[in-house]
Amino acid sequence: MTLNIGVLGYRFMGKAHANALARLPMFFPDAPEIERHTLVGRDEEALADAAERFGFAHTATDWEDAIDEVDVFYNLGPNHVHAEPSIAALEAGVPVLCEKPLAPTLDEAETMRDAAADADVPAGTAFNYRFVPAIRYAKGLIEDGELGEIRQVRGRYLQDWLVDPEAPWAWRMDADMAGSGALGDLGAHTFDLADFLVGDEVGGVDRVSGHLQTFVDERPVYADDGSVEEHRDVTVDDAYTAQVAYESGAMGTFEATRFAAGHKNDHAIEVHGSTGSLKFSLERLNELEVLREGDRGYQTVLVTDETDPYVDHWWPPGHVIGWEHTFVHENYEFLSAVAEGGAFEPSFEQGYAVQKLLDAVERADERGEWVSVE
Ligand code: SOE
Repeated sequence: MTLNIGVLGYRFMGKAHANALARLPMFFPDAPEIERHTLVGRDEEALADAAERFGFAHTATDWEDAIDEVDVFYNLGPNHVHAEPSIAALEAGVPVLCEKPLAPTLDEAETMRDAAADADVPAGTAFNYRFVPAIRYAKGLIEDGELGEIRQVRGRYLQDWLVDPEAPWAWRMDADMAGSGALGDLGAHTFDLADFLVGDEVGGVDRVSGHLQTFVDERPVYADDGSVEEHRDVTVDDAYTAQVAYESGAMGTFEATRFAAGHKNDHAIEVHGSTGSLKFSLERLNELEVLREGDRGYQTVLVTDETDPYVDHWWPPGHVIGWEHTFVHENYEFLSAVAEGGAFEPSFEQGYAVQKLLDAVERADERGEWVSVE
C-alpha cells in the first residue's frame, strides 16, 4: 500500500523533509512506498513553485482539505499552527509528525499529547538530532555501561544570526507565535537529546533553574526594496541558561543563544560518568569523542562504518554524511512505524515532556529560583 503524504509548510523544514522523502526510496528500499501527495500553504504562487521543486502532486491552501486526502500528515508550520491541524488529523485517524517544539505553550502541548493518547496511530515530535549515527552510537555506549554511572550532562546550542541588531524581525521572535526564543527553538533539541542519551540512567528531571535574556527588544521589518517598513517587538528570549537536577542526583547544565558570534549551528553535548566521558558536536557530526576507564585522553571514533546506525544505507566507511541525513533517518523510522502499526519515538508524549522543561525554565526565570518540573 502506498502512503500518501500531506505536508504543511514549504520553507526551511518543508525543504528538509521533502528532501528526505525524495531520498527514501533510493537509499532505504525497505521503507514503505510513499507518494508526495499534497503540499499545504497559504501563498498560492509560492506554494505552486515549492510543490513543483519538491515533487508534490497537489497543493492545498486549506489544511483541512489536505487531511481528508492523505494517509500521513506532517506539520512543519510555525509553532502556533502546530496544535489545531495536528489534533484534527489525529482525530481523523491520520498519523502526524510535527516539528519541534510541540507547541508555543504547555497547555497547547498538553491538548496535543492527549489527542495523541486517544488516537490509535503514531504521533511523532521531529527532534531530528536523535537520528545522527554518532548519537545512536553514543546511546549504545551509555546503555552498555561504558561510562559507568552517569553523573553530569552538559548541552549547548549556539547560533549567531541575531548578533546584528539590524537583522530582520521574524515569527521566531514573537511569543504568541513561537512560545519562547532560543529556549524553545534550540533548547528543546538539547533537552530531548539529553533525555534520549541518559534519561533511562538518570531518571526524570526533579527541578530546574532558569535565566532568559533578550538583548535586542525590537527589530526592523524590511520592504522588498530594502527600506525599513516598521519595527516590531521581540517578545522572546535571545538566550537562555538552565541547570537541571535529575532524580538520580545527576546534574545537567544547558544553554542556547542566537547571539554567539562565530557559531552558526553549534549543537554540542557531553556526558560524564563514573568511568568515562563522551563528547558530540554537530559541527563534526560523523565523529564521537570517547574516553574510557584508563584512557589518558579522549579517542575520536569515526562513526561511518557499515555496522554503525543507518550508515549501511549510505556510502562506504569514511564517506561522511550531513545534517540533511538526520531527516531521512527520522522519516524512515516514522513512516515504518506508520506502515507497520508500530510506535515512533520521540512521540508527542516525549515532546510534551520537553515542553514541561521549557515551561519550568521560564517559571524559574520569572521567580528567580529553582522550580520543580511537575
Ligand atoms: C533555528 O535557527 C533552527 O532552524 C531551528 O529551528 C532548527 O530546529 C535547528 O535544527 C536549526 O536552527
